[in-house]
Amino acid sequence: MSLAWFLFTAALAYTVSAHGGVSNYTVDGTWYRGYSPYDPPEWQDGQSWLIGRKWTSINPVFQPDNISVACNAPGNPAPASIPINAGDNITAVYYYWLHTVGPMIVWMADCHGPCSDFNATEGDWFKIAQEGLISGTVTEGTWYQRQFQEWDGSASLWPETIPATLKPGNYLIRHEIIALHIANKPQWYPECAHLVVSGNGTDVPGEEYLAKIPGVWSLNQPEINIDIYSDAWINQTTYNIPGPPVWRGNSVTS
Ligand SMILES: [Cu+2]
Repeated sequence: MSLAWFLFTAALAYTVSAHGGVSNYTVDGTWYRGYSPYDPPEWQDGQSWLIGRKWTSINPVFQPDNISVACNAPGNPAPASIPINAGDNITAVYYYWLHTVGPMIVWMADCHGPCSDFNATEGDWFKIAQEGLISGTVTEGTWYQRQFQEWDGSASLWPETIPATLKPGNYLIRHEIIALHIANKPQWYPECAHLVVSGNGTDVPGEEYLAKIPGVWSLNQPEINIDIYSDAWINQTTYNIPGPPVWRGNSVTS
């Protein structure tokens, strides 16, 4: 085996194993610490500052009907919550994110009480934002997943806005990256955090915006069980993200 080949395969192995997720969030300049699979559990479990649900592996979930697709695994509730006003931005902070193809979606679900008691798989989830193919083709073009990355090694930031007219309360927020670079082998990278939303809004999303997770994704969806290198997709310049439409508040059309 030549040295060049060794270096190539070593780099490939590194890329393939370089998964990740969101461990930290910022709101209006304040930093909130979620769970980090890079740190020992005893530093994090039950800590009063912890706002993220527990995830212990950076590996993806491969089965869309696996309960881990809701809030990763094991998904234990967080002791604390991020306070945020409806209409404000929340920024998810990713490290070491290297995949480039596939949609990214932010979901919320009303916990109807403390999120520390809430089962994520029972949530009525609604999308508050989604990012997909920005330009070019599905195979070679620029996806938001590529654009949001900082290739110099600094953190990659994904800011989105809480709908301004959302009814206040306790919510889960779920950041999801679906990586589609391997043919017919979609990968899910979901992480959840607890929010306490304040404001004067009264809006809640209607039925047509709601989905169960797991439930919303299926290997019967051509945009999910996709071979981006196939003749059917290689020249496509549009990619429609499956699932319900994004909800931005009842008085605003998405
Ligand atoms: Cu990966």
